[in-house]
Amino acid sequence: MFITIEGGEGCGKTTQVGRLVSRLERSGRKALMVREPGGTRLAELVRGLLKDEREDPPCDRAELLLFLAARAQLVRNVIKPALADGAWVVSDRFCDSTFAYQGYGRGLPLDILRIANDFACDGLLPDRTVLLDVEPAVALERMRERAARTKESADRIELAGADFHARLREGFLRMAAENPGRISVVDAAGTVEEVEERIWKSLKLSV
Ligand code: T5A
Repeated sequence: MFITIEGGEGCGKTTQVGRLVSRLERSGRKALMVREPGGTRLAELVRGLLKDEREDPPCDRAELLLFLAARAQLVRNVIKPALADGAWVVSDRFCDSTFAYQGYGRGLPLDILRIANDFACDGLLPDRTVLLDVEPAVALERMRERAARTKESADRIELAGADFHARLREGFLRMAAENPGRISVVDAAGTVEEVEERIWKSLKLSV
């Protein structure tokens, strides 16, 4: 099964992807964690460009194509082989981030995004998607706390204004309403353990 975890900045995706993979392994499943953009040498190089290129920042169309190039490489070289080998793959972001950020956020046409994404993924779609939803103020506080701890500064996309981030949330929630069989909305407020439990319940797995 291919599971993706989605949501806005700082909602706790990375933390929960790690916990979900550990839990799948404890239940006897072979599981692999990947992140987007990233997960192959080429895709990690593209990730650096997307997050940190300030001198010649990608325009909206170039940004879209870079995310899709990274995804094509990850799908072909990592995700599809792992699924064929019987593993459960859990991805920290995937195609819904493209629709939310480049579609609802940047305003690129959704119909073109669907065709381009389908081409990049060679038709692969997640079986299940967990959308972690949290009030922007809670996410911001988590990111501030992490920045103070790690001394890391915000990346290019995190710096896009509050309006952009509000459109993302709206876009994610709209996609969840349109795809109720695949996307479950999980409340990401509360402790890490509480959110982990909600995610596990939302997946309704047999063990
Ligand atoms: N993007 C990505 C696109 O525009 N289009 C696309 O197609 C794709 C795939 C990726 C960027 O690229 C964009 C989206 C992003 O801007 P990234 O660094 O991977 O960049 O950014 P994020 O995915 O947003 O990752 P973050 O690390 O910023 O946020 P997470 O993963 O949601 O949050 P996490 O788990 O790192 O937690 C943040 C902090 O909160 C704490 C954690 O310890 C951490 O310090 N935390 C909690 N604190 C209290 N209670 C909880 N329940 C907590 N859960 C976590």
